[in-house]
Amino acid sequence: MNPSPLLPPGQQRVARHKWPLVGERQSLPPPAEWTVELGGCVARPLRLTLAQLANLRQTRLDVDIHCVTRWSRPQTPFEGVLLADALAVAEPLPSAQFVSFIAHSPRWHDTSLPLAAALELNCLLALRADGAPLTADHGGPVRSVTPGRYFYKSLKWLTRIELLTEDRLGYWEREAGYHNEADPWLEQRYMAPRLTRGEMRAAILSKDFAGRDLRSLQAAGRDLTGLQARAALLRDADFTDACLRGAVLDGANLTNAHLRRADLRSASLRDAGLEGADLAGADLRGANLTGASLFGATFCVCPAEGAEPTVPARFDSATQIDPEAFSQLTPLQETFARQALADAREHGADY
Ligand SMILES: Nc1nc2c(c(=O)[nH]1)N[C@H]1C(S)=C(S)[C@@H](COP(=O)(O)O)O[C@H]1N2
Ligand SMILES: [Mo]
Repeated sequence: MNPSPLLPPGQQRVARHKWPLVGERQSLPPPAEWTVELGGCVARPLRLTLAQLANLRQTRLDVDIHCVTRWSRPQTPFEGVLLADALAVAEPLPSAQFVSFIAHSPRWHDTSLPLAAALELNCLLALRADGAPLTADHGGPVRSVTPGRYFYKSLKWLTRIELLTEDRLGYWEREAGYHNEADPWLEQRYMAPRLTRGEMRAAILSKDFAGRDLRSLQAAGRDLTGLQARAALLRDADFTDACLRGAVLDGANLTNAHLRRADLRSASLRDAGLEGADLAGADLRGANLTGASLFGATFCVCPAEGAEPTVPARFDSATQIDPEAFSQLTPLQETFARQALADAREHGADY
């Protein structure tokens, strides 16, 4: 085994045999013959069948997958055709500055990159992963893979590549404020918050976030006892050291929320999206996380395998979490959380 490759800041590795599914789960019903179109600013627009793709030069790249929700899967082997090799056939025009990838999927999902960056990063049109044909859930029969960018720049079920003179923001970048550069080493996860300081202050004072879009809210250290935040959009919100005792956050989107050392005693987080959320040191006594999604979530700071975890989240016998949800965690987090919850159950409310 190789020594662990360095991970970008804020990322944790998943177990080797695990590869989480993120975003859309399936394509539209596949056409009789899957093709990848190359169009836009090219001299020779064309449409490649899978057989034609398989006949172009095949390249294998071991790619470090970094999902914006903080899980990484280093050294995943992908095989397929370099974007550069496919484009050589279509002959890009000098006016081509950006490349947009479009999926044969329910929302015609898309993402884009500056063309120069896509070529420099060795963007691959992958037909195979982990030594086998790409499975349908991970974007088979063909997906793009862009090493060195968060994985949302790698599009599943690729059906069209369009070269553009101007950028056209992709789905996550446009709809969810994901950063358009997406460099994991610079932690370019989200664009700056859209709320003004005044709007943030008014929202915090009202303690009523229900159904609202308050992504990237700055509420560190605030007293939000009894907050009403059902179905609120709180992605990347900062609740570090905040008091959220008894808060109702059912169905809220708390992806990558900062909840370190937050007081969540008796809070209700049923069916909340907690992918990538930092819950290290959070007080979860009496909290209800039934149905919550926990991919990439953090419950303690684990410096390394075998080292003692620090900043542990607190549970008690009244804390409710589906045991299956623990299998969504990275191995170190899973070990800690299972043990901490088991201890709390055994020792009762005083733990
Ligand atoms: N068509 C399509 N491609 C997509 C997405 C999506 O929702 N639809 N999500 C992106 C995101 S956010 C990630 S992290 C990866 C997840 O790929 P995986 O499910 O194979 O892990 O796909 C990316 N490509
Ligand atoms: Mo992602």
